[in-house]
Amino acid sequence: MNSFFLTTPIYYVNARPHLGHAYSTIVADSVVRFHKMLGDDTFFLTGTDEHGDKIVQAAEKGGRSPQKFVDEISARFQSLWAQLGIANDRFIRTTEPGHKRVVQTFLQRVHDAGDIYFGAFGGHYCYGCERFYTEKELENGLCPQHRTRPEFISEKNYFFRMSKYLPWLKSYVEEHEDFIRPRRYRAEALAMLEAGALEDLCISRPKTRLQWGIELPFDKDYVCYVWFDALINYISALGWPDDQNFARYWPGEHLVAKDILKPHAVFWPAMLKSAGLPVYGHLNVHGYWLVREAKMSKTLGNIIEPVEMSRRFGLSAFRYFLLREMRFGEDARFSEEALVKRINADLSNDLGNLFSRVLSMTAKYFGSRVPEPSVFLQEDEAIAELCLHSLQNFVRLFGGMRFDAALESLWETVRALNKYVDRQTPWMLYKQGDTARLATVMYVLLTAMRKTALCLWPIMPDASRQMLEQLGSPAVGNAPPVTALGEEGISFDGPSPGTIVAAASNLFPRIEMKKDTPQKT
Ligand code: ME8
Repeated sequence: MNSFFLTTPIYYVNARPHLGHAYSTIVADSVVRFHKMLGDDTFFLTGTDEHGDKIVQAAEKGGRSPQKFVDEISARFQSLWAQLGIANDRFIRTTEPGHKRVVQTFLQRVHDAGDIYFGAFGGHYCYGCERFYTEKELENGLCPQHRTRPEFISEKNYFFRMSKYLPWLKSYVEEHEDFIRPRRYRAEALAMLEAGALEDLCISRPKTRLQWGIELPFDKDYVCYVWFDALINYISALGWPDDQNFARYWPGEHLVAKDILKPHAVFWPAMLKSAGLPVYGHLNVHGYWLVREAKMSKTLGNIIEPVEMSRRFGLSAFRYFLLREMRFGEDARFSEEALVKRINADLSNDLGNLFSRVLSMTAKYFGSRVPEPSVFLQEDEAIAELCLHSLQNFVRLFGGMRFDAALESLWETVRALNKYVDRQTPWMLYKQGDTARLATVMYVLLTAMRKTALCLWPIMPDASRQMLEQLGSPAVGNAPPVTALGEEGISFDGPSPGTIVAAASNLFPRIEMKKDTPQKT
C-alpha cells in the first residue's frame, strides 16, 4: 500500500478564514480523498500558525491576550473546515507543547551540525510578511507584497547557514523535474536560487522585542523566527523524531499558493537537509483567487466568506466550482455570476438533468429496478468506451493536479449521456414495446452514471453519496465508495440488475439570480 501525506499551509490566525484558505484546504481534501479511492494509506494535515509579531499585533487590536486570541481564531478555522466537509486527520497548532518541543529538538540538531551562528544584523523588516527584506528586494523602498514601508531594524541575531545548502538545492531542483510544480514555479524557484541574492536566514528574534514565540534551546533571551517554527509543523504533526507516523508518512507533499513559494522551495529543503532528513516529495503551488481583479484583502473589502457561499449555493456546488474554475497554478477570478453560471450549466442542466430524467424513466418503465441488459449495439459500446476512457483520463489528470481538465473530461461523458438519451429515445422504445432494447439503454445509462458519481466523491462527497444512494448503493460511513479507482476504469459494470434505484432526483436545482440575492427554484 502506498502512503500519501498531504499538507496545507498552516494559516495565520491574525484574520478570519476566507475563500483563499478554503480553496487550498478543499483542494487538499479532494486530493487526499482521491488517493483514498486509489487505495493509498493517507494522512491529511492542516492547522494554524500562531506565533510572531503579526499575531501579537492582531491580539492587541482585539484587546485580548495572544493566547486567548489564538485559541479563538484557531477554533474558528477548525469549525470552518468541519462545515466545508474537510476530513483532515490532524489539526496542528504551533502553540501546542508537543510542537514546541519538536522545534527545539530540530533547532538543537541544526545548531549541533554547526549550521547556526550568532551575528549582527540590520535589515528592512515588514511586519506583514514577518521577514526582513534586502535593499534589492524592495520596490521603491516598499515591501513588494504589502506596499508599505518596512522598518529598519538592527540587532544581534542567530542565523541559519542556508547559503551552504543552496548549491545542493539548485542541483536537486534541476534533477527532479516535478519536485516543484507546476513548471512555472519550479522556474521561479530556480531563478531565486540562481540570482545569488539569497543570504543566510535570520532565525531568531530577541525577547526584548518579541516574546510570543518558541524559545531557542541554546539561548533563553531569544525566540525562534516564526517561519522556521511554522515549517517544522509538517514533521512535528507526524511526531518526529520518535513516532512511527514519521516513518510511515514522510516524505509527503505540500500544497501552497505562490505567495509562500520561497519559504517552501528554499528555506524548508535547506532546513531538512541540515537536520539530516529527507526532503519532501512535491511542492504543489497554486495561484490566487482574484475578486474584482485584486487579491482578496480586508482593506479592499473584497473578502469572500466560504461558509456563506456554501450555505447559499450548496457545499457540493461550491467545491465543484472551485476545482473546475481555477486552472491549478494560475490565477482565477471569483464572482457569484460565474459560480451561478457553472451551477446552472454543469450541475443543473448537465448532471442533475441526467439523473432526473434517467431515474424517472427507470421508475416508469421498470418500476425503479435496474433492468437486465440484452445485446450491446455499436452505440452502446461507444458510450461504454467513452465512459471508461473519460474515467481513465479523469484519474490521470486529477492525479496530475489538473482538476479543471479532469472534470471537463468527466463532463464529456455526462453530456454524451444526455445526447444518448435524446438519440435512443427510450420513450419511443417503450411505446413500441421494445423492452429488450429499452433495458439495455437504461442499463448503459445507469452504469455510466454510477461511474460518474464515483469519480465525483473526492470533489463533492455529499452529492456523490446522494447520487450513489439514488443508484441503489448506499455509502457506509465516511469511507470512499470504492478503493481502487484505477480498476474501475477497466470494466463497464454498473449496479446489478434488480437493484432498486430512486424514483426521482433533484440534485442541483437551477439558481435564478434576482438582483443580489440568488434564489433556488
Ligand atoms: O502564509 N487565493 O499563512 P496565511 C488563493 N502562516 N489562496 C490564498 C489566497 C488567495 N487569494 N489568500 C490566501 C501563511 N490563500 C503562513 C503559512 S506554512 C508553514 C505557513 C491561501 O494565513 C494560500 O494557501 O497568510 C496561501 O498560501 C495561504 O492561504 C497563506 O495563508
